[in-house]
Amino acid sequence: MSIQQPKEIFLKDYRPLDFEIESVDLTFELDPSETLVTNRMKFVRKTDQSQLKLDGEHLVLVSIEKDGKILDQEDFYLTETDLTLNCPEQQFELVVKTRINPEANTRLEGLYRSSGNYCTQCEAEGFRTITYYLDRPDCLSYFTTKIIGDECENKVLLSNGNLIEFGELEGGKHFAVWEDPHKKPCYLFALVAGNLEVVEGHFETKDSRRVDLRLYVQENNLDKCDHAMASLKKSMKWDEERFGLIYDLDVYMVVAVDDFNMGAMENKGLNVFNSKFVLAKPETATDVDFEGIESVIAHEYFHNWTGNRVTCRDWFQLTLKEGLTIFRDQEFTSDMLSPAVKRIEDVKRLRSFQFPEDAGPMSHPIQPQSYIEMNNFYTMTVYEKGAEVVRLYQTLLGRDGFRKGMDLYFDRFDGQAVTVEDFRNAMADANQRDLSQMHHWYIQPGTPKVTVTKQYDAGNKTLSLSFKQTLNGKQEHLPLLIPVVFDVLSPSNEAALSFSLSEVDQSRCSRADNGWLFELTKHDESLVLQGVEEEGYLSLFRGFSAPILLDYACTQDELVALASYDSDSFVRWESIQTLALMNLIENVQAVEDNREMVLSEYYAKALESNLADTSLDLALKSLAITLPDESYLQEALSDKGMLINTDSILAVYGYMKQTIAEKFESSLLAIYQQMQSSEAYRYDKDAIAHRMLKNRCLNYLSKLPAQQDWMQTQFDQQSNMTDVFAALEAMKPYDSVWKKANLADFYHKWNHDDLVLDKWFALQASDQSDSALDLVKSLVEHADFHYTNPNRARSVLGVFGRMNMKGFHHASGEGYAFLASEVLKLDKINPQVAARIVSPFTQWKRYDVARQEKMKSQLTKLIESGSLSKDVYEIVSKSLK
Ligand code: 0A1
Ligand code: ZN
Repeated sequence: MSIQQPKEIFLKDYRPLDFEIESVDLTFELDPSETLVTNRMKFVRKTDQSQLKLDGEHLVLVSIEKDGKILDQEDFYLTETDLTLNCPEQQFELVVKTRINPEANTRLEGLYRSSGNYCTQCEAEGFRTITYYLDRPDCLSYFTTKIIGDECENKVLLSNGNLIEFGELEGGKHFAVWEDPHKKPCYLFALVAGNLEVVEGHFETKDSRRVDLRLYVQENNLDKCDHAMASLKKSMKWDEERFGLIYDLDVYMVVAVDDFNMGAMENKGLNVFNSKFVLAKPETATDVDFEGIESVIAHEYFHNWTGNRVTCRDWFQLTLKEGLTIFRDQEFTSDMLSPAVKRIEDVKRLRSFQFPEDAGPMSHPIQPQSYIEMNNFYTMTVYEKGAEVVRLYQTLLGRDGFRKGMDLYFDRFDGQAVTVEDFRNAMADANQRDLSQMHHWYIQPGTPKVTVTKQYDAGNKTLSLSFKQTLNGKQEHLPLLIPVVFDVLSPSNEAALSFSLSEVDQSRCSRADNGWLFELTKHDESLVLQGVEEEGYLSLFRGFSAPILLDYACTQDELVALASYDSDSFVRWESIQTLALMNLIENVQAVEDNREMVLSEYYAKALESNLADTSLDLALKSLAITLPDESYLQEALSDKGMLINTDSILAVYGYMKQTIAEKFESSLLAIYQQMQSSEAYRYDKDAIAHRMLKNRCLNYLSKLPAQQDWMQTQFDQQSNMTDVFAALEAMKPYDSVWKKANLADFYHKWNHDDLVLDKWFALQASDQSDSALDLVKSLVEHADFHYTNPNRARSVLGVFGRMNMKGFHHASGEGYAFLASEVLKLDKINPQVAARIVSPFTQWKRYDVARQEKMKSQLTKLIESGSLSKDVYEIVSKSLK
């Protein structure tokens, strides 16, 4: 674990395999601390190279046999990370026996135990901790898995594919044999065993096959599976309708486990899920949790085609499966709920988390060119920016053109391990287009900025638009193909203005569903709109048509107009956000110059018109009256070259929320009351929108002494977790007896339910009262806090670093010291999770000088500890460069 100069792996060093593994026959003799794995592999040599190097870590080698002959020590060479042997034969069989200790595996990769059950996590490189293997995604093979276990302790024995045999054995044991008819890379291997209960359902495919659906959970969770099962059926149907993709096995299994490093894993036919993304009922889960389950169930299901049937050649291609599958799950959620709301929520996530990542020391292109620890590259960039890049194809080609590209991609590459270039070529060839410039999105890090200026010539009735793209503040980059969806709106009657284009411009600019589509391909380009009757307001990057930062000097009048009536809901929301952002920045400056803060009249006007608009979708109204996230403001300040003083930010948000609440008290109260409902909880678009708007109003009202009782009333009603949690959220800033009493009640009621208890921990880890720091320190001492459970560690330490500005950035530096020492403890237990928890430190250069020094000194201490895992080492060392 203590590697101080770990090896860096480069994309440019990729070489095809010298050996193929035709089949893999695994036998697991399960035992909590001494599981024996027998791995029989049939090899075929493909090149002149006769040296075979198998990956293997944390293994005890019991024996190796080649073509029936046990090998001696001198026949192979063993290190901590691999096993090498000479294999001049064209074809041969190896039988490798290893011993592993699932119980002691707190890293949670490979085979481990969670709540007494066995489960596996093999992506990215966990399979090598189960047995010696060519652990890389381009090594595709047929797997058969026999599991032998104690019958009382392992009622279920599961692996990928179809169950072909099972039976009793001596000594209270039984066995099951699973055969996967599809070739797969080992990262998709899975095994689950233990005493789990099953919830069954089924789905009829459009070619009339019956697929058995099985959710495996612990007995006490049987009542929380309905939503996941419904989500799975919806996903299967949607993928058939939208992409013509049908499931390819007779059974689809999902297992919920309590200890899991990530959200879920798409193992062929046997998904393993963090229980957070399976279990829900209205009393225990919020709307956000329900939505998370629907989208993660869909995501893993969609991987069956985008990831499993067509997989990645190497880990540098990760965005091939992840960007594409995130895009697919976004489209699914958009169809299930509200497209406008989903788009805005995704953009908010991208800006709050991916933009800062891309502006910090871990910035990397969606196709990274090197890594030290692959697990560190399951990032917002590879996933979310990757999805935005996939969306660009759809924007450029239209939905039908995109579908043609997908069809060709599957026709060409089903059953293969391929690259992002293969995907791009399929899109291009299916649409007879040259898309080679899209490559530039894959290989350059950073968020591009597009500067737009307009010039109206009233005499000639022309409106000239000029566009300039920069990357990381410069124009030295390979120019990106940026689709700019826009329209020009009349200031007088809100309608789109008509215009014509010269013949040349017609090839660069065409009609799209939601406006005009201009393809910006150069560093600098302009477009002349002809026959424009009046100057018009520009509605730019409609639907957020590219993942860029927009630099467009538009007047606040223009923004108020767009914020009040743009027919594109994204630009409407974006305009009000821009007004809010301008106001926030002004106030940050005011605090720093010792001036008074103000609520800008423009932002107030936009708020007023959105609050009063009775035709506006309720969820959009809620988003419209929500201030930009603190992280988005930080991003904007950094972009302006300003250092962040978190005390000023806290003061500004405090002031803004208070002032908005005071100014709009009566409308907020009226809406809050209108949104009350006595109906039972429903998970649907309308009901979610009602709760979202109601709770946004509650949050503002909680700032006003005269309205504070609503929090308690809503908490006491205990209608559903969404409302209960919103009431507790609203109480966060208060250091009061009643808040403590409510938290104690909540604990008392829910301490038997780990997922709800995670919420209780997270609430306090993001506490915004003056005692925030002490409170968090006490949480890690709590009897229910366990470093070994990633959800719990993230609820406290992850939330503290990312969401507790008051505590983490406490001027004393104590928040930094606390988190750094916790990272060191966690790193010994679970390096992957520790590497996520340390990430807030990567942003140190953004803060004021005093904070910078304190953060940096914690990073230095971490490095100097000399005992970091390569996961944490990579992040910390890159941050200090
Ligand atoms: N492929 C999964 C996510 C996943 C990735 C890595 C893991 O361990 C390092 C675990 C899960 C997905 O995208 O859903
Ligand atoms: Zn995925």
